[in-house]
Amino acid sequence: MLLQGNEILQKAHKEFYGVGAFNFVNYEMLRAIFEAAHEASSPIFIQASEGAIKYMGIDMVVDMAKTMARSYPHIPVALHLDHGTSFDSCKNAIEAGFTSVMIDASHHEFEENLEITKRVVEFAHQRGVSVEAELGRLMGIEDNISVDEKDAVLVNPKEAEIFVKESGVDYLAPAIGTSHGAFKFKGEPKLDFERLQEVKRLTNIPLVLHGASAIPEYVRESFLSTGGDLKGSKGVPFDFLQESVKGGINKVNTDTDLRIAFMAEVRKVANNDPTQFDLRKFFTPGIEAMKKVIVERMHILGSAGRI
Ligand code: PH4
Ligand code: ZN
Repeated sequence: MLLQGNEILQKAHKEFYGVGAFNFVNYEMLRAIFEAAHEASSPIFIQASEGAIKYMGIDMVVDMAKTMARSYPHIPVALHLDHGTSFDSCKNAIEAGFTSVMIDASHHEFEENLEITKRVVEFAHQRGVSVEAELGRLMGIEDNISVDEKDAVLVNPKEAEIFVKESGVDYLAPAIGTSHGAFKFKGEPKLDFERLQEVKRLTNIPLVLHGASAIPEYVRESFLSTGGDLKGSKGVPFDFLQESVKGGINKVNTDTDLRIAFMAEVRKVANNDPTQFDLRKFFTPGIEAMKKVIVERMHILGSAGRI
């Protein structure tokens, strides 16, 4: 059975650990996530973006998630809409069976973000669904960024306090210097942990880290060794992830690491045997590679062994 997102994150919030929220666009990713959760005895968030929903079809996403959840009844799991861009997008996901939605209106002015989020919260809560919202913009921060520039893109803790009180949102994604994809930082990785702690202190709800892929060295190496190109790529180091969890992050969004790990294996099979065209020969090692990345992450975030 799919659980309400808040059931999983309230526990993580009280006990100060992070739960991996893994994106999926097909059966192989979903299977890797569940097998990893089983192996590490960890709760999970499985999440689909609007792009993933468009690719798979919303009923396929929900049915696949429910079928997997039924096969692993001991694993606490929530099905989450990642980066819902409108009220209608969240409403459709809720009506289809999602148990958690993100309304991402962070590109709007504060007041408008608040209004849209309030509407989603009201609709979702009446139906037992949890809601995530975002404040600030997802982008890396440079070493030489000025205080004013930083304040313009990162979350404002005082605003976060007001936003959470007035919207009734269940969890919040505060921008603290991460970004999506494989190229997160130009120089040394840098996140604003003080700002994060302040947001946690003032809101006292579960917090979410977007753009949290680490691109572990062995994953990068594996991709490069097959002739892949990841020049200039940089993820969030493991010790930063742990520092984030200490600072109050409870949901840790991860997609890029899985994509790279999977594609490295596909490339490997294609390079090693140009005559191969059995899909299972490509995807089986791909699933194993993603599983390894996920299990490792569960240990780093502290969600392993929580069930
Ligand atoms: N996400 C994943 C967003 C995926 O449109 P799309 O399916 O490509 O969207 O919300 C993350 O925060 C993942 O961060 P990562 O890139 O560091 O894995
Ligand atoms: Zn994201």
